[in-house]
Amino acid sequence: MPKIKPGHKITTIERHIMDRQADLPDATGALTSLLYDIALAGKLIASRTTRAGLADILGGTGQENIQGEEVKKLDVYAQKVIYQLNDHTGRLAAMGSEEEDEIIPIPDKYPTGKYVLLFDPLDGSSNIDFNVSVGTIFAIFKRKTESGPGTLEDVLQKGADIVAGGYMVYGSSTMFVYSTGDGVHGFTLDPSVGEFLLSHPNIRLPEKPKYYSANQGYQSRWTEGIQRYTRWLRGEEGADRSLSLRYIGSMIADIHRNLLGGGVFYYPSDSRAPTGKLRVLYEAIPMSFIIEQAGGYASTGRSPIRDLQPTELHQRTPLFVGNKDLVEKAEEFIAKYDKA
Ligand code: P6P
Repeated sequence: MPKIKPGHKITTIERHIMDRQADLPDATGALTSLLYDIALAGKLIASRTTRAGLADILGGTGQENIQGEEVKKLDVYAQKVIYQLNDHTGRLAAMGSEEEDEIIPIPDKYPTGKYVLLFDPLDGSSNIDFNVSVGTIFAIFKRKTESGPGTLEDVLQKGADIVAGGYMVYGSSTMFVYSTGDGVHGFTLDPSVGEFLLSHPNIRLPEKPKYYSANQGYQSRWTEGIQRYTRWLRGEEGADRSLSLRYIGSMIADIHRNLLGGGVFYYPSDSRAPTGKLRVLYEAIPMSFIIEQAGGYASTGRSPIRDLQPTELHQRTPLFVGNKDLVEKAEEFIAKYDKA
């Protein structure tokens, strides 16, 4: 339970979002309600992840998603919860999910709204059976088309145009971390009352980073630039300090740790995955938004993630995200040693 210091204001996520709603352009309350519903989804999903081992929810469904990854029962539950909280509210024109091949339309019987919601219902779900932290990632954009059913054009948007984004991480505690463009704010779930309470106001990346996070098992498949960059992070290649390697294999957990402790997470393209593994719309863009709102930077290795215009719903990208100087160093090594 987050320690409430004497004199420390108790702020629920609803209060926090409402207070910011006043600053949001043409705030009609729709975005506030949308964020609140995402937080509610987080509470429902968290209640299952903490019991995953008991509620016979472990293990797979025997199905595969478009990514060719085995769908865990918790994936299915998380997908359903987020969909059912948002399909009828009249706030969305469409949704896009890692678990669904195509964009998800709003049923005809419900009104459409001015936002679109992109989400990865349970990122890192392959780790569920090992009790490793997993999470939900979301990105919210304003629809581009005027009215009627949302289209692929409404969903394929650049990070620079994101309206709100963030993640819920289901770990030793459940946290909701979000931004609407005015900084990054973290809330910890107090399960005894079912409230997310403000525990990490205005998160900023520490100036002095501690960690680097990458799957070094793929080192032999990386380009020369990435191999040299990794050696630099370890204190070689003329570096004046070395960072500690921390890699969980669950992106939200890795990036959340680096957000609080400082560092860089990277999942580069390699000889087996020439476009990288992570998805642009519901992984790279929202996680990059959070890190940049906390003072960091996110790149494909050659250009800012926020400028990347996706052309497909499940498009992938190489991703370097964290302290600005560390990510810029990656761009330097790639520019110097890897042909474009
Ligand atoms: P690898 C989880 O499946 C995920 O999409 C991210 O959460 C994580 O960072 C990455 O894949 C791990 O991939 O190839 O290192 O196992």
